[in-house]
Amino acid sequence: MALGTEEASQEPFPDKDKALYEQIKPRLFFVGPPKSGKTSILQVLFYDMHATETLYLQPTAAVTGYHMSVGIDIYDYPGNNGVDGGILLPDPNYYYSSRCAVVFVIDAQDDVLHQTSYLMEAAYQAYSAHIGIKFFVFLHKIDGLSEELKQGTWSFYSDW
Ligand SMILES: Nc1nc2c(ncn2[C@@H]2O[C@H](COP(=O)(O)OP(=O)(O)O)[C@@H](O)[C@H]2O)c(=O)[nH]1
Ligand SMILES: [Mg+2]
Repeated sequence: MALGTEEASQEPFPDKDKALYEQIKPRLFFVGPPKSGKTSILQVLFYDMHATETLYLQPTAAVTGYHMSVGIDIYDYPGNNGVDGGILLPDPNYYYSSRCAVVFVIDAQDDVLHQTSYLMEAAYQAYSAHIGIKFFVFLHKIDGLSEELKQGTWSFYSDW
């Protein structure tokens, strides 16, 4: 699947420098189960979307790029457009770059076994492709949990 950002064409680089920059520019890939809140995070950060408006977001159909003025590109991945409806991950060629990282967003309010099945699949594929990959887990939607459940959920994923 092709990656791109709306602003990419506005970068002030001559063509040859731009090709080099494309190879080395920092990229963050937001992946995770459907409805874990990936698009919400990015819409709130980049487009000042109010938290309540995120309730009406449609499922992400294609990889969507967001461009930070400091030169970092962030890509929002659909939750289940991968092989056999599984999780869609970035092109493994990106895993070798020290400037790229995968951010796996977990829905803390969902069943842990359901979320963990996605996490296991994604981590297995990513680390199989490159053991040195930068793979971060972001525990999201923790707001609706009681203090006790917050602690328990945090411990579960930390130990995992
Ligand atoms: N409680 C809670 N719900 C959230 C939060 N962020 C997103 N959501 C909700 O999670 C649902 C799925 O969000 P979406 O961004 O489409 O998830 P995506 O499929 O991972 O992109 C929406 O109903 C959002 O309103 C959060 O921080 N807390
Ligand atoms: Mg989405």
